[in-house]
Amino acid sequence: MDTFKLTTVEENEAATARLLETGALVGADSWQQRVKNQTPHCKFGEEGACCRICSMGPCRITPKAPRGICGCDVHGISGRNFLRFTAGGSATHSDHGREICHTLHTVKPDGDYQVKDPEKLIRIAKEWGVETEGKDIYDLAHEVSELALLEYGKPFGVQRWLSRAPKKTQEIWHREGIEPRAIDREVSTAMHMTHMGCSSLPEALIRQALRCGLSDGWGGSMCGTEFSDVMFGTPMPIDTEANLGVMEKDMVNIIVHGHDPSLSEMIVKYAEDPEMLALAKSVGAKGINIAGVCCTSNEVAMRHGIPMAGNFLQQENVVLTGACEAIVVDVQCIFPALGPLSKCFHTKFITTSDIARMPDSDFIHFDCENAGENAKQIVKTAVENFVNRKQDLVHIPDIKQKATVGYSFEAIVKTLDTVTNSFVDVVGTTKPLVECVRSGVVRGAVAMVGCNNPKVRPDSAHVELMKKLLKEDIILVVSGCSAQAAAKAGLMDKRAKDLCGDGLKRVCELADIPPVLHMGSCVDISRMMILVAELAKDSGWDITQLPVVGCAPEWMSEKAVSIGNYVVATGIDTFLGVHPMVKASNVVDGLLQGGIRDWVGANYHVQLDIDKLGDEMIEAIEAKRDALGI
Ligand code: MSK
Repeated sequence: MDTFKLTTVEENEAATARLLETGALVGADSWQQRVKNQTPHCKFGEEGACCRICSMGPCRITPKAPRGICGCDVHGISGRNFLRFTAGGSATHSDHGREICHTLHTVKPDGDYQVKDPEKLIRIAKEWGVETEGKDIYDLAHEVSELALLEYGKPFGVQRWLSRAPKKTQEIWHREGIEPRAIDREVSTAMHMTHMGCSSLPEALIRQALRCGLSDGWGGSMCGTEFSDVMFGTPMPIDTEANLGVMEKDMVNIIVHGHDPSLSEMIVKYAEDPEMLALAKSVGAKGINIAGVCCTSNEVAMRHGIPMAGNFLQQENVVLTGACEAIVVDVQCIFPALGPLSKCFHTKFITTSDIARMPDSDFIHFDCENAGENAKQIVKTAVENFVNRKQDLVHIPDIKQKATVGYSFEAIVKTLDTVTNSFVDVVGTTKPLVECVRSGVVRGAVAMVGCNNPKVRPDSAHVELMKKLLKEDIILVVSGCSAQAAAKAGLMDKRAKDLCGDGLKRVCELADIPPVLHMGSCVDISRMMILVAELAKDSGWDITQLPVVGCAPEWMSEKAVSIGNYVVATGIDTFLGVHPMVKASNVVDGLLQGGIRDWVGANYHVQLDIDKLGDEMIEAIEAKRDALGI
């Protein structure tokens, strides 16, 4: 058996440095260079003191000019910026969810998309009060998809998924006036509130930011996650590999990147098509290798074991290997830089969605009605490009780790069942985990999520924090690019249990799990919401009492802010390693880092010193334990 050793951030940086040498040879630009060009950043923008909502400005707030032309002060400006940022993220996740609902509407027994998890569909239908008896599963899928789509614009009532939260949490949302109504309505309300001449009261703006976030996590994202599971299967533990070394020298490499699994599922399917495999052989390749970047990668890794080439700040690296025949993207987190970069190599940069059109790309429109045909065309384009590879530019870093991924909420419960199968009353619940927490074998949990951001040394905060927390017997559930940082480092290898304290190590051995559990993509943070809701119900504690915190140490996107808002609004303290661009206003900053605790029982904590951030999370978890008397 080979010896186990974590991959260090330094090793990743050395691999990147080598790839940048190739980039320099072909005249490629890089994000590292662009960061230099953009530094220092505009302080007004960075701290939220710039308003460009109307054309009287832009207005910048300084001690000499304390109000914008309309008279809005820095608190109103900063609050409006924060709400608009949230609306961007909420809209993005929710529109992803909507696309998935539309795809669900196309399922057919012999179609490109089918119902792979009928049990889950029936469970959701029952939850929504839909008659299931004697109904054809495909008719049921169409009926449920229509109901889900109506959630986006229904004129009355609150969102259906909210009923999954514990009663107490639902009451808090109701009391505070932050229960989300129709999914799209909360985004529209946010845009309306922030229009010139509407809200400038920080409390009102931050309240809507929480509501708009909830509309994502307990609305649009939940549609995305749940109906993806219905169509593509609910993830269960599966082995894979992570980091650039998963690319294959002798094969056609197709990288899938973005978020929407409707496309990547089809690419994976057609890469196994005998006709495509024969074509690959005919051009001199040994086969077709699919690997992923960002959340598309998480989706196909969790369901098919497709290897993960890397996370957000590694997207340019896959092209720099010189061995990427095509980078196929759908939506979100895609650098427009991939267009010009691909032109320096033989790589085809294939955009597929009307939502994400970019210069210097080959646009192959992908729609769920013609999914098979479109995917086949994309795979064929990539395979035929193999002959154009410039062998002298090829360098694939010899760097990868084994990972076990696929810990959906259902998979976690199933894993707990196998450990405790003799106790009938706990089967199908999170009670065994509650008992581990109550006894102190596991001290608590951290949900670590989010991106990379050049403001933080890539992956260093994710990985260092995870190592620190594991030692303290704190289990990690992770998603998005944080999950890939963990996998690349080796923290999803079951052998990483040796990095844990004695209690967590024992749990990992008994349950046969890695200490860092991969729960999926960004939209799958809704899985984490289901997990905390069930932990609260099974323990009898409120969510605010659970020794659980959220953390996004390297976040960068609007989606991350929307996520942070729904995590906090659900009652979970959330720790950030990058400031949410509201520093200019002590009122807005004060609300986010303290005041909202009176509303929802949790708040943000911002700490740029990563070691201190870890200490603060451990303290927060221990304080919750003390308060519970455990
Ligand atoms: S992909 S939103 S960089 S986690 Fe979901 Fe990664 Fe952040 Fe995009």
